Amino acid sequence: MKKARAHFNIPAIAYEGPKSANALAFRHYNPEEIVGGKTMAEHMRFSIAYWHAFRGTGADPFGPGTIVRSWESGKDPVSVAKVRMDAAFEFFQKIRAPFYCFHDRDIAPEGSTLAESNRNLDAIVAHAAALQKATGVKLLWGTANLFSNPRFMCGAATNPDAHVFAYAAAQVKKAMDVTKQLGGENYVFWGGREGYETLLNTNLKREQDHLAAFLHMAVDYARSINFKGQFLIEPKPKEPTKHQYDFDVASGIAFLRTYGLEKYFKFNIETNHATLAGHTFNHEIEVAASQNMLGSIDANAGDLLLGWDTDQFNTDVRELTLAMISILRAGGLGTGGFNFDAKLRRPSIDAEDLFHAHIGGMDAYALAFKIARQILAEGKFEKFVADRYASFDSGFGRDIEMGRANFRSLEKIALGNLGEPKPKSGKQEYLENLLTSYLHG
Ligand code: XUL
Ligand code: CO
Repeated sequence: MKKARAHFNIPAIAYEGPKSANALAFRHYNPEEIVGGKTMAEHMRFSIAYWHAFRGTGADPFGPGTIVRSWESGKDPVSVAKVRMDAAFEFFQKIRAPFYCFHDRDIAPEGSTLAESNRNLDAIVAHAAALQKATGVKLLWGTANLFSNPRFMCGAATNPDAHVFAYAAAQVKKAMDVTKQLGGENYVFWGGREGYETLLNTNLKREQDHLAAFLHMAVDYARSINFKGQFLIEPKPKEPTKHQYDFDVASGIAFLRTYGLEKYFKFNIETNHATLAGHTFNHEIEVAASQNMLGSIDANAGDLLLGWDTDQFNTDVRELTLAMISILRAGGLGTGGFNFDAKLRRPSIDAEDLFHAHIGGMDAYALAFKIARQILAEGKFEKFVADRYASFDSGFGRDIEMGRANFRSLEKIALGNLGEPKPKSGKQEYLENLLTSYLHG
């Protein structure tokens, strides 16, 4: 493949250490550094979200885009998509991200028929395959955009019109084909419009049944083409729909179990979706990990004062350290990674801003990873929690956990000579101070 011309007037980002004053350098993320027998690049598995980094324009409901990129000109949309992809791969390499993620319609323009859209996709996927080969950048996950086109205004798999369901099925079939073709390690289902606006026009039971039928078809199709990537559900409570069926991890687990799908799915947890559901990021990770269903992370943050999906880069090391403790304790993300589903603010119009944004996110995650490893190695929180539940390690506590106790046996104990249970402090403030000491010394 011929050497493409450079689109960014910025060199590859180097690690310069915490004391560096260079804003275009990593201070904490050193991709080559070996930690616990693996490189930091292997631990973090950072991924760039194509839709924000290369399709984001800064448009919002009150005004058009502000961000103009040099490669976005030309009449033929497929040719523009190829040049855009050249720029994207240049960025992936310069920012030292080993992975990227896309929706089908991010990478290739939608045609006037589904067949034409598929042809456009094939042309771009061939280009992506060549770029992946030339650069070594890999596909973390693919997905289908089943929410932008007006045909999906009332949902895709939960649309009241079976024709739209069929269209969505055909689109996901193709998106899975190309994800497999590009070696995608996961496939994501985010149901942006799989919910409802008003129950006055909605049969909730039928819609949930249809969504489950759709996911079963996806599982069957993956098996038929021998696609081995992990399926991931990305929960979000609302926006764009008022109520979304995959509200949060807990309701996702209930849904998957209700319909016999739990073996095939894990969760892609997004920070801003967690907070929209009224949870912390850490909570959602713990709920998924508790059922061995932690899959991947969409790394971003919301603005808690705004309460909508602002998709900002996360630089809150405290929040990320808590998340990392849970992720590491769960044994990591497996085939998942940290995908920056985050966008530049509307006035951040320079190409350089794309670098600052990702450097900040990567450094914050790398720092949190290291602090979390230290916290786990010292084991102070682990010991505190283990001691707190120690009464279940032996005696009648153990019997409760082993299913050997019942109301009669426990009544005997409660009426016996133990007296009143002795209250013990939860020591929250002590633990918060301990956390601060790891973060700030
Ligand atoms: C929307 C969102 C999506 C998914 C992929 O809130 O997070 O971009 O990550 O469809
Ligand atoms: Co997301």
